[in-house]
Amino acid sequence: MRPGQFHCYRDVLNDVRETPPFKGKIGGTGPLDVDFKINVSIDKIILENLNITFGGHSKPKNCTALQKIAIIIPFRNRELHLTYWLFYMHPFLQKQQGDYGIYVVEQHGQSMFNRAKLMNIGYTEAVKDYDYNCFIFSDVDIIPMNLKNLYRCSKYPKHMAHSLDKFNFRLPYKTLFGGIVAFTKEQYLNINGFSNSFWGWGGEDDELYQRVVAAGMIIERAPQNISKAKMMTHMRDPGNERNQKNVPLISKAKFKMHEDGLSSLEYLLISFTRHRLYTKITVDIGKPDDSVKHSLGGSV
Ligand code: BGN
Repeated sequence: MRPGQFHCYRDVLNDVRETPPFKGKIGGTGPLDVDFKINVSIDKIILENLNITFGGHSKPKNCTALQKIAIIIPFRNRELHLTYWLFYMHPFLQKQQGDYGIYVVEQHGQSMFNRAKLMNIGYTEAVKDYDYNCFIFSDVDIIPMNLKNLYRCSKYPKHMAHSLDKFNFRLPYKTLFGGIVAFTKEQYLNINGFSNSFWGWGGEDDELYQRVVAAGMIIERAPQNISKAKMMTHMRDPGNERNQKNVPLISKAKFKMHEDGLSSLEYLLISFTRHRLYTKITVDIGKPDDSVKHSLGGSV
């Protein structure tokens, strides 16, 4: 920190106040309008966010942020959702004085989608890019409705999508840990990241929750009223059908977590491109059979 420069006032790692005084210089009092019918375009977003640097990075001008935040978004064929996400989130994150970068991790090809593996890849590539100490793993289709919903890491892994319009702003079940989660670097390393073994829809987030518990941590959630978020509705993506084979993997988390995760991550980097509003990482992650082969030590 340069002499005379101040820490951003509500940004102390492991001591985040969830109800900052938003009136005044930060601008905005909390609730935000989120509308998925308005016209958005990448060009318009660029013009409205001239402080963003290539790759989708921004940091506050008048203070030093202690948290350096990588936002990781798993992705395939969701251009319109990504455009809305960028439209709402760049101004949001700048108003929260975030020192952040956006990483869109795209699964190449048509094989079954693997959201969790893309998260691990996003983490692995982001740490090579900048000195990040906080990682927010977010779906591309969820937008917070209140500026007080801090995109920051906390003392414990934080669940940030527990008050969704889709579920009438209620938590459907207590251990839900999907949509958006925030981990410090230590917390994420401590659980060896997500499992790489969840192909198709469902369960990878439930398994992540089990990892957190097995590592002796609890999860945090900000108050429901400030965490309201809207989800863009969509049909089930082709290649991301519900996969019943995922169900039995959830309860094995505590036995498997140290061998299945960041430590066993394998992928082929196809491209790493800095766009104006985000960094896009395109990867070949293989298909379900490859990971079976892998977990059996290559014997089949
Ligand atoms: C659950 C899914 C989660 C998902 C939530 C909310 C499974 C595992 C089999 C019991 N879990 O049912 O992954 O985040 O719904 O949509 O499918």
